[in-house]
Amino acid sequence: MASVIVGGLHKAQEAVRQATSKEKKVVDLERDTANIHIKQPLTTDHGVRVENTDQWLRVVDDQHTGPSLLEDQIAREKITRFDHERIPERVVHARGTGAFGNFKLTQSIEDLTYANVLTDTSRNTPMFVRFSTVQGSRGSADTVRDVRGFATKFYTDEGIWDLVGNNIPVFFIQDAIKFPDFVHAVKPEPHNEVPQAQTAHNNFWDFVYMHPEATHMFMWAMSDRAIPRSFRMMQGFGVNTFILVNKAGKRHLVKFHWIPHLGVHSLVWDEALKLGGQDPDFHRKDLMEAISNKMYPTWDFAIQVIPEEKQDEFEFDPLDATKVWPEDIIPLRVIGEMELNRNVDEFFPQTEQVAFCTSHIVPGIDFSDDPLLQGRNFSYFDTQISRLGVNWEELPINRPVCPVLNHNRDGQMRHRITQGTVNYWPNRFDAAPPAAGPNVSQREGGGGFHTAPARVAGPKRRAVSAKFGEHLNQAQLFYNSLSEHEKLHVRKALGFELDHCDDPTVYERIAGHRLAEIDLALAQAVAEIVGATVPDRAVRANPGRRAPHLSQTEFMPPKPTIASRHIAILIGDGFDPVSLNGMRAAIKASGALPVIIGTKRSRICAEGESPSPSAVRAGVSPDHQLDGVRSTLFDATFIPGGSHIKSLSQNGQVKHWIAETFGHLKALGATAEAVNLVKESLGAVSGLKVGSAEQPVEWYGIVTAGGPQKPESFKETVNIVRGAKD
Ligand code: HDE
Repeated sequence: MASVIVGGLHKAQEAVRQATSKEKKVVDLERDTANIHIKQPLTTDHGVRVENTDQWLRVVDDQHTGPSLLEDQIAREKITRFDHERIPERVVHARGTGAFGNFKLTQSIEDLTYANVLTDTSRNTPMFVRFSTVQGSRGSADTVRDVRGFATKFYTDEGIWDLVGNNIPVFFIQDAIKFPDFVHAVKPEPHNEVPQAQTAHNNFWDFVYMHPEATHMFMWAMSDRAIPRSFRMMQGFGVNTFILVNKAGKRHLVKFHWIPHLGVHSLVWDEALKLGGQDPDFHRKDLMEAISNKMYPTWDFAIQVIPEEKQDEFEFDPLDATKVWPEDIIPLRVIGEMELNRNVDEFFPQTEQVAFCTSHIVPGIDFSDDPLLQGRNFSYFDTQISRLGVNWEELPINRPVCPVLNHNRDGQMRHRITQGTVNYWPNRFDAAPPAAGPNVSQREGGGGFHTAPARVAGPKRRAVSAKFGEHLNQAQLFYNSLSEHEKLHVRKALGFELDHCDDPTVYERIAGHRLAEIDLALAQAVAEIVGATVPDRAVRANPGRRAPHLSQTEFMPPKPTIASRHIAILIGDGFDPVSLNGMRAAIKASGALPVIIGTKRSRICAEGESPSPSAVRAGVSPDHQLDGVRSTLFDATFIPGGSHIKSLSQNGQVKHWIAETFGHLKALGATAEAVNLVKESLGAVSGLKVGSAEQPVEWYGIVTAGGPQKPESFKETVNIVRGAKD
């Protein structure tokens, strides 16, 4: 039966079916893709060639321009199409960016599931991933303090699997019915639509105080996790608990994780704030550039598993999305790898129209009773109808790479044409019959989604189980597990946020009470900063329990790397070309990107170089000039020696660049004369250790708990700095 379907109704799908598993989505999208860079003449949407697209048809002579004519169907089409270009932005996660990739399973988990995407290690499943911020609108900045969406779409041979996660493993609320209240409170306030893309306002902090269940999550949101350096350097978490079902029908609770091979890294807050204005597209450009430079970001895919019969054995309820499953109790099992390797061709039809749906699962995976997930399963399909219309799953980016056939029909913007005389089941032709279950292969007409029997009983009530009532243990566990500099950042973030709340009820309650339930020292420090009453005793004890892998400092790559980092090289006329070329080559050899910043973008002469056109030329044409970029855009800065230092040391912008780089805890390198420029610019910074004179390159900006240190190498410099943002 299945072969009839493929050979009959879905001819276009045949090419997709023939493609290698890795290429399936590429081949699928090709049939809807055209290239504008061809000399084919312009046409209207109905295909008629257009002779003039610049002047509206009007009554006109050489002296008088008369009225424009409504009759001009070409002008009307152009304007009307433009008027309707916008669709509603996502109600949350409006700002985002996406890329294509592939998922390779490295270890079959046949013991847990019969989902082929998780058992067949020969497959290379195509994916689309969209990263996003939550609060801000579509045009807001990338580097704001916020949770990041980490939505993944697997185009499997058995249909679409959407794992719609975040970069933080828990959530603000436990029950989906609270989501509208939560989103209203976090979004700009209703009377003035302020603030944009941040939680630093009365309503958000009022809401989280009124909901103690939000405490754990707001502690994560105040940590460095909420200001990632790059989408490529974030963990992803499925957050909700799903079910894996194996061939014997046994069910396991599962949580899904993505772990970046580049490690988890963050900006410092001052950097994030400045980048919001200096380059609002910082994260989306970072991802696109890495992919176009073939520095493909990769993540491990891992699971945590609890056998269903053991789900009551924990102090928390494993169905509660405000709790992590501590990894010392429930270890991670790495089973696969994702690589992002292709940028989108066009933003709107791909990144904007991509639509995720938590209820999109494939046979072998099922939903748990997680009350947040159950509500999400309703919400996502519904929201796509308002954004894209009922036929949203037919859009090229959303359609599966396997055949689709059913009796769903009509609705706005229906594309698919289904031949035949029936549109219902059962029918006299046995057309489009239900598939057999998982024990029959797909080829033989099986592979139908089967819900493994599970017992459900109990009184109907608006409630959750008793363990959902404990809200603070894991907020404490998280805070205790952070390193000292991460704790400092949490304190400062809370100080910033509450400083933006002008209602004393709000900041008094958070600083004086809620924080004192987590850690007295934290509450006291924050209360003092924000002008709240300083609590003199803890509201509850902090037994100091910690858990592994809650601090992001534990997610460093096994081998330190500066691969894909942007390293600025500052020069003016008279730089030392040997030093510049040597460092540029070393940076490239390490897989990083050297970016030359000149005092101007016109050619810059090397030391001793004659401006005469016939002379041997050692100068360079910089990528940018000092006014066009800022130190915040780079991971480190290098300044070669040479006579250019004379003018650079007179340049306030250069000195500010150096001081700012140091202030943001980034590596600073200098040779020869440039060493003094760096020393001079950092003169005000106390405790700075200056390297010994015999070292050819001096590095600064290494700050550890014990004081400044000298790194062994440039690579180590960048990694230490990234790891020890203090
Ligand atoms: Fe979402 N969420 N959400 N969410 N969410 C949406 O769907 C919703 C939740 C997440 O890149 C919306 O297509 C409810 C948790 C991401 O396109 C909407 C609840 C997690 C994205 C929606 C939650 C997420 C969304 C808006 C509480 C982490 C962006 C537009 C029960 C696991 C997907 C859309 C993309 C988007 C509803 C809670 C992640 C309205 C009702 C928990 C990454 O359907």
